[in-house]
Amino acid sequence: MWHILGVGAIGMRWARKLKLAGESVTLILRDEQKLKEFAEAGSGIRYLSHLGEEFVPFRATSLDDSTLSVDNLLLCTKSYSLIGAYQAVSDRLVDGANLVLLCNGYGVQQQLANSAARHKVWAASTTSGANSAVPFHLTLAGDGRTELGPLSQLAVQADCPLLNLPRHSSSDDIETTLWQKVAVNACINPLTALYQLTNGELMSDSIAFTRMSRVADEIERLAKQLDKPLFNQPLLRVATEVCENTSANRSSMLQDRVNHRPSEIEWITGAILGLAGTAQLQLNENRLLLEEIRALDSTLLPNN
Ligand code: KPL
Repeated sequence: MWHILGVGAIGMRWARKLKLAGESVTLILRDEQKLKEFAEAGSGIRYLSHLGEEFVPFRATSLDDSTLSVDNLLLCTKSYSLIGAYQAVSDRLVDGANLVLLCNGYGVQQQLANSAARHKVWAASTTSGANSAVPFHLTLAGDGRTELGPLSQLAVQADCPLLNLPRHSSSDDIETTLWQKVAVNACINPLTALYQLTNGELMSDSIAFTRMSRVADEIERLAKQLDKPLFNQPLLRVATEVCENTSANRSSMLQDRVNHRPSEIEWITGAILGLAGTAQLQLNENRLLLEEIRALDSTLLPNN
């Protein structure tokens, strides 16, 4: 039985994947109010795709449920909510529980794993996209691949979960997978959010694309200095290919912007700049983008 905490676009997408694979799934919602909204939405999720609309019912509970006991948990929150979400659920986790972290960014997963030694902590990195502007409604974008690997000592010795799902595979170096993913995200997400471009439009906007090539060059320099492997072709080439393959998509950071949610800039560009600090490297284009997205975030109302 799987529990899912964080019922945004990614959480809803994995709820469906798990159910299709014959798993039993329970959504953990924030509180009684959210549970009420879920009941009003028919106690299920509406999925929209080119095949039409599909309604899938789910069991749900909330963090207020004191009887909750969890042995397999998928944490699908935004990177900045991950630690808080874990803390909110940690006393409901049985010892040795599987904890799969499916979020953007770099560093926060390792931080959580270091404080959750009694659990099997796994990180997942995915190229699957999804869009949700309305709670409990999901527009399915193209399905990608997902890699999973162990982050905590207990997980290293255990069997990797979720490999029964289609297009899921295990990674023997998930740390590198997460690093490579954040490098690509740092090239695409802040610029698409700042200039409000789809991934495809980023390729044809000359100002944004010039900035993207500088971002990529800086990250290449950092990777070289820290001896952290990127790809066997230039990062700009890889990021360009991702944009071409997902050309109609709005990046997750652009979706956050249009839905008035805080961005994940601190765990994407901020994480890159944190590493640059340890290597005493100046990454001016990345620094500028961090400041620009922070300025946008600061215009949000508190509580968003
Ligand atoms: O992972 C993504 C995101 O939007 O966060 C990319 C790769 C940019 C695809 O949209």
